[in-house]
Amino acid sequence: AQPQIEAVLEDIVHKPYTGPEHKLTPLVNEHVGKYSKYVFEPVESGDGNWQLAHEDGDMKVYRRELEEDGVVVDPLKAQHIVKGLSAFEMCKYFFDKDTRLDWEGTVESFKVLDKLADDSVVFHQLHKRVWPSTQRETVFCSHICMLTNAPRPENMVGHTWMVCNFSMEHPSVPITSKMIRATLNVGLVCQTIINRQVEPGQESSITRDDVSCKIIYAANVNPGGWAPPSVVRTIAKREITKFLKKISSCAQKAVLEQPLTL
Ligand code: 14H
Repeated sequence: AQPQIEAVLEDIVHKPYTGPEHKLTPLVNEHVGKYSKYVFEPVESGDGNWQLAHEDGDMKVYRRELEEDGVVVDPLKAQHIVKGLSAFEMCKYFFDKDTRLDWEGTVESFKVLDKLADDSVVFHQLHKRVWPSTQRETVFCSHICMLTNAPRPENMVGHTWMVCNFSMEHPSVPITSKMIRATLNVGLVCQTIINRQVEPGQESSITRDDVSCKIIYAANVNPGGWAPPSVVRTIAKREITKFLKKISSCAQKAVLEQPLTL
């Protein structure tokens, strides 16, 4: 089945959300192009050595054990289903910096370094000290877009949305010895599932009670310096689980009083 899956993933194309082109457009396209396919590579087929690391209701967290130069860089992938909101609403909530600190448990503070367009922003983040060692910082570009031709789960309505966050360097924040520069590449892909039959042309009758958001979240984290492997693995699993639970409940609350945007 592998060549078939590869052919399907090859077809995925991303469309900018709003933005005009900017100086990082080629870099964004390169990352989104790669990550939009990677996110959809199956974890359950048994190949690729993905292991189910955690399961809780609709949430499943998978990991592939990997070390580079003695540093744990396990790729992580998670799936979750959140009731009462659409793919677009979830991605927009994840992308929106103004509500980030309501749900983001790993960040102490952040700063916008570059607003490239409405759909592409560069951030510098200081992370909370998670183990008794040097504090971590990250510099990354965050981009929101629509994906076309992505594989569609059963009962999906509307479009596939994605937020791609990838580490980069930025001249205004040189690497210093005071902090460790961690690097992450993250893809959050969302699709809206409908739980009842809707006749063609009746889409405007769809309400919040009819929909759920299917999330696939993939993260490749390099802590940027040695830390005990068992500690990194425990923290990574704990943080990704906490993150998915927290952002889901915060996003549900945030959209509650608003009309559904498919
Ligand atoms: O995705 C998450 N947060 C966003 C918004 O803050 C930023 C993140 C990112 C940061 C920096 C560079 C690129 C991307 O996407 C939620 C993160 C959840 C935690 C994932 C697992 C953490 C593993 C901890 C290991 C220690 C590394 C410092």
